[in-house]
Amino acid sequence: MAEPNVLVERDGRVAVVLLNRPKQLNALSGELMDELVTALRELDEDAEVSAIVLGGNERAFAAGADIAELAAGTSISLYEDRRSEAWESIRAVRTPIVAAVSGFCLGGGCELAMLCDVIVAAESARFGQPEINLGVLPGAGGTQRLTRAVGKALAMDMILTGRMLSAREALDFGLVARVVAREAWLDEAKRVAREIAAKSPISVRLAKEAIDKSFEMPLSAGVEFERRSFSLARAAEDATEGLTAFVEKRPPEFKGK
Ligand code: CO8
Repeated sequence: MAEPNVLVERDGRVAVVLLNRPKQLNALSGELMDELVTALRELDEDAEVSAIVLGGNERAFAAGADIAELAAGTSISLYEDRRSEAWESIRAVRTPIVAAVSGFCLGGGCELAMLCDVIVAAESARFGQPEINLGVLPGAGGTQRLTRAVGKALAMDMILTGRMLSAREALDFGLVARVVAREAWLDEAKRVAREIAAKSPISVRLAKEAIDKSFEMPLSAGVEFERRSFSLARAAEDATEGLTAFVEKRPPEFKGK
């Protein structure tokens, strides 16, 4: 049987999803994307999973879309394949996703990391959108999400020249949340995921949704959306438990209700 392109492990309330095409630096083939979407959807629907870690291996998170597939395809075949729907399905995952990035995080790989909610990067990680070197441009949100993350000046520089950022630069410019020692990329991402998984899954999902909305809405509408999300969270038993536990000076026990 062929090796799966995506490996899934469970660690309590955290699920760890690892891209598994090491020889191709985890290039995101159509098959890999299908397996990834299936895995993430299943985990998103699983009430026992409160956070997901998405990683690659030490050498590469992912070096982009599979260039051999892109070279062999046509714009019509890419359209007929409904390729872009996979990206939309990942964006729609409600469970928080922590990207564990080590090594190359390029092109579609960088776009995939930017679809995640928190990016933890090893010191050795390299981020870039080098599609311009192939005579194309980012096609899964790079021009939009990278610009929102690092600003126009640097996004233009990276996308028009193919410049790669070191993990430290990515941290300084707001693309990643944490940089850790080379060997700690996966452990730290798991630790962050466990920390998130210990909160109320209701308030976590509502908070994720509200932050994502900030990219889609004017400020006043976003603040209104947040206010309603707050009321929704307050209606849950978990909010009563969290607030009462603080008053009673004890740790809360969230149940996701
Ligand atoms: N696709 C397919 N195979 C790849 C890819 C890739 N993106 N990247 C690396 N590989 C393969 C290489 O061909 C090589 O295979 P082999 O051993 O059979 O020759 C193997 O992985 C190892 O790669 P290298 O020998 O090149 O390793 P180096 O350490 O010398 O270089 C680099 C590493 C710098 C990462 C180099 O491999 C590289 O430049 N890779 C391409 C990076 C790139 O251009 N990425 C952008 C791809 S296009 C894209 O992502 C568009 C997304 C749009 C999605 C739209 C969907 C609708």
